[in-house]
Amino acid sequence: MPTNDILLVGAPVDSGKARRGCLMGPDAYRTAGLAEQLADLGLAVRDLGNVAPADATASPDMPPHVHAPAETAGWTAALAQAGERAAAQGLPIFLGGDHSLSLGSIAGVANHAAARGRPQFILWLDAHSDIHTPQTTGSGNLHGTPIGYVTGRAGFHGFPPVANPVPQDNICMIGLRSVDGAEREALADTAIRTHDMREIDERGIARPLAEFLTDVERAGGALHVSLDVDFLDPGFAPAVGTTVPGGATIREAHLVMEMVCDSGLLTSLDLVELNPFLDERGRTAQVMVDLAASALGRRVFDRVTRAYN
Ligand code: 4U7
Ligand code: MN
Ligand code: MN
Ligand code: MN
Repeated sequence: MPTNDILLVGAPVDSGKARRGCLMGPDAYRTAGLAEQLADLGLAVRDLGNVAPADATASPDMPPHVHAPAETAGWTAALAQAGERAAAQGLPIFLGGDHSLSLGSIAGVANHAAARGRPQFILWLDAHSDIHTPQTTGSGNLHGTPIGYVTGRAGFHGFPPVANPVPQDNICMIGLRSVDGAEREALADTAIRTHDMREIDERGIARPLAEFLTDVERAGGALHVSLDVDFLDPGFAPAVGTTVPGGATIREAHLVMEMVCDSGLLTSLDLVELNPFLDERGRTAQVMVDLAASALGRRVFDRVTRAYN
C-alpha cells in the first residue's frame, strides 16, 4: 500500500453544533503550512481540496431537537465515499470541520479496511466520548455522536447505513473529562477502553497507549486517530467551542503522536473541532499542524524553535 502518500481531505463541516466557525478549519490548516511541514519530512502530499456535502433530506423519525440532521447526513455520505477512496490511495488526513465529520471519515476508512480484510481500530483523543445517538443527545448536537454512529448504534434515521461498524473492543479513548450521564451508561455496556484525565494524571499517558498499540499490531489492524482540539488543554489550544479545563499538555499530546508514529500503524487521521474564529493569532492551528507532523515522523530535534504567538 502506498502509505507514503498523504492525502489532505478538506471537510469544512459546521452542522454538528449551533456555534459556527469550524468551516474555516481546512483553510486554517493550509495557512498554518500543514502540506509544507509534511513535505519537509520527505512525504508526498496531495491536497484533494474540500469535499462538498451530498443532498439529503431529514427523516421524520429524527427527534426534533437535533440540529441540522439533513446537512450532517449529506456530509456523512460524501465523506464516507471520499474517505474510502482516499484510503485506497494512501493515508488520508481529514481537515475539519467539527467532529460530526467523523461519522463519514471513519465509516469510509472502515469500508476500505474491511475490503482489505483488516480490522479497523480507533484511537479517540477527546475530552468527550461522543457516543450519543440522536435519541440520547441532550444538546441535539451531532458532533457528540460519531462514536455512536460508527459502532453501529441505532437511531441515525436518514443517515447512510454503516456497512462496517467498528467493534467496541477496537476503540481506545484517551483524555476524557466531560462525559454525560447517558454516555456513561452507554460506555458501561461496552468494551471500549476509556482513559480519563484522572488516570492519565496518576499513571501517565504512555502506558495505556502502548497497550492499545500492541493490540492493534497483533490484530494486523488499520489505525484511525481522531484528534479533537479539546483533547488539549485550552490554555494553549483555545480555538474550540467546547473548552474543558484540565486537558492534555503539549508534551503529552506530542508523546501520543510520536508513539503512534513509531508504531507504524497509522492509516488515517482526523483533525477536528478547530474553530479559527476563536483562535489567537493562529496558535491552535499551528499546534494541531505540529501534532500531525509528529504523527508522521517529525522528531523533537527536527523542530525549528518557534513561539506560538
Ligand atoms: B465534541 C456534549 F453535553 N456531550 O452532547 C453534547 F457536553 O466533538 C458535548 O467532543 C459534545 O466536541 C462535544 O453536546 C462534542 C455536552
Ligand atoms: Mn469530539
Ligand atoms: Mn470534544
Ligand atoms: Mn468540541
